[in-house]
Amino acid sequence: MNKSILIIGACGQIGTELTLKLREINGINNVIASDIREGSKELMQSGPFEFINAMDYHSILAIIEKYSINEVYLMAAMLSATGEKFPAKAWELNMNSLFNVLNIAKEGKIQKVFWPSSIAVFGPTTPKENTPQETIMEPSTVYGISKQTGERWCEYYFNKYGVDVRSIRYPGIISWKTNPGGGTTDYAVEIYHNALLLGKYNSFLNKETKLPMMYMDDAIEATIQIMDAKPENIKVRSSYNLAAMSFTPEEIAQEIKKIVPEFKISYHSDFRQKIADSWPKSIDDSRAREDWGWKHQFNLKKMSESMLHSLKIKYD
Ligand code: AKB
Repeated sequence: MNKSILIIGACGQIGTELTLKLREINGINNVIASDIREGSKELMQSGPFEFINAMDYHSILAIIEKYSINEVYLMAAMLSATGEKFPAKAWELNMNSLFNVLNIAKEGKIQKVFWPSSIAVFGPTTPKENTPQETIMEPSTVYGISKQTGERWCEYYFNKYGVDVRSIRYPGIISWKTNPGGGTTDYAVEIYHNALLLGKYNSFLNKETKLPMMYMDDAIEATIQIMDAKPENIKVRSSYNLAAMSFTPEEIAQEIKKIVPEFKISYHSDFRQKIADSWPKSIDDSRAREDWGWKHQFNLKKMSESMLHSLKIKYD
């Protein structure tokens, strides 16, 4: 069957690059971008776009029927830091959008769903190093609670209704094309921009806060790979642990200094420190590697070179 793909939340950090890559692979007219707002010029000019409110079942269904969609990537979400400011809104968006898409899949109107989970499903009682796939999960943010609940529902819809839903627990994602918004790991993107524009950065996480991170190229690769895997190879129907690297603000600053020698970092932690302290420092993603062949390409050095190179061209 020809793929006809809908991306909900296409204008966000991951949605933008995912849309561009899926269009490259599947053809422009087979990948419909949608969001509640307009995105970057590159995204808006790259192919068909529809306005969709992810909380509105009927507007999602209308677009699915209009384009005979068979795969949906649901990328709309409120992230950890913004979620703490607007807990009820975060819950409403993160849960309602998922139920809308799962129910459309249950009704047989689409064949496959991708839904992102996050390392935020883990909490202060989770083992911090090499966090296993199955372990204690007591998330302390509303975003984390919504993602953990969402994982349970994905598994339930697979077991009970046979919905082919696939999911990854993303670590912090670092990219240069589209900025993240409202996350705790966002410092690791801002730092590169500030290094080039100002030669300095004031980090909202303290110097030894180690978190799992991943370059966008790897995140897109993993997303497409899990969606292309044979159904029998997807043995985890809640969400897969996924990892590439872990580092602290001090370590990323040292790496940046190798390319921008005058760069200086200072520290002033805020409410996001508590969120970061509740998350794992490193992730065991051996199940993703065994089940569907996941392999990362970027470490801190390679990512820093790529980020600074791409941003220099963007700013020049
Ligand atoms: C956040 O910081 O909230 C996100 C995430 C780890 O899911 N980047």
